[in-house]
Amino acid sequence: MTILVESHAHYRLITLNRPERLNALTVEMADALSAALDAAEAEESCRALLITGAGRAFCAGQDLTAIVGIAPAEIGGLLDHYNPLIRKLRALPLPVVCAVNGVAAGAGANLALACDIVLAGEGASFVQAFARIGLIPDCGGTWFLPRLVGMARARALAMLAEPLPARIAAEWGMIWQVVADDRLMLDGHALAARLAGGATSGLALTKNALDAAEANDLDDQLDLERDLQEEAGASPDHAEGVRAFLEKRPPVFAGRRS
Ligand code: T3D
Repeated sequence: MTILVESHAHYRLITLNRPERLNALTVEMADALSAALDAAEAEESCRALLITGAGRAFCAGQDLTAIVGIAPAEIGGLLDHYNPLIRKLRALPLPVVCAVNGVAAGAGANLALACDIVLAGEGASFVQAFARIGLIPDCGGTWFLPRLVGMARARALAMLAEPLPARIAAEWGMIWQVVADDRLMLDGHALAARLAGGATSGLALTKNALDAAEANDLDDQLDLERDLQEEAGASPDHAEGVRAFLEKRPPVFAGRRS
């Protein structure tokens, strides 16, 4: 199976599983990953996701053996499978942690950047490999990169296609944290478990607000925050959070989605 799913208490671990090809993506694999995201969303008790890769790489992007001689129109057709995956990750009403365990190249790099919180092992790197094969960064690369690292760095990363070590990616604000390789999955699980114990609907609304901020002006964003805050304020988890604060105890969030 190209995608492995493991259930933990209130979160799921999803592993990209084609280690012999550095977890390079195929259309079937993208569809299987989409299906795994749908299944996680449909399961009310699943309150966070952790995504990683099997073996020494996170994901080497599109499987290049699958696109030899492919017609230009079919290249666009591939993105009909990948783009819904990126949209789904952003819109998923659950926090998604990505544990980048090795090289993340091409679509694999941008799949990682589409997740909410990206942790990487010290040995990991990010490569916008597209320029090496005459393509443009896709799977959201041209959208994520300038927003995360600024236009000057985005242009160089996209046009030079040089590997960016995880440590520099963290220094530049492209990812959340870099950790020792042997701590990566321990820390990834701890983070997923912590988020799974959070106020799930509040976290989902936070995702919505942050994504909308990319396009809104301050006026529109303030209005949106008011509307989303009304929704968050109506959640049982908000009431529990305030009660727990006043009672000087840790909150126990039920994590219901709405
Ligand atoms: O076309 C479209 O529009 C669709 C969307 C495209 C989006 C994209 O993702 S385009 C970018 C595609 N990805 C790449 O161009 C990256 C290609 N891979 C590499 O540059 C390097 O493999 C890495 C930098 C990722 C890792 O280098 P290294 O030295 O650690 O490993 P390696 O020896 O190159 O690779 C190990 C094996 O994996 C090797 O197979 P072998 O020789 O042992 O049988 C290699 O061919 C295979 N592999 C690595 N990446 C891919 C791959 N096989 C198929 N597709 C790959 N992308």
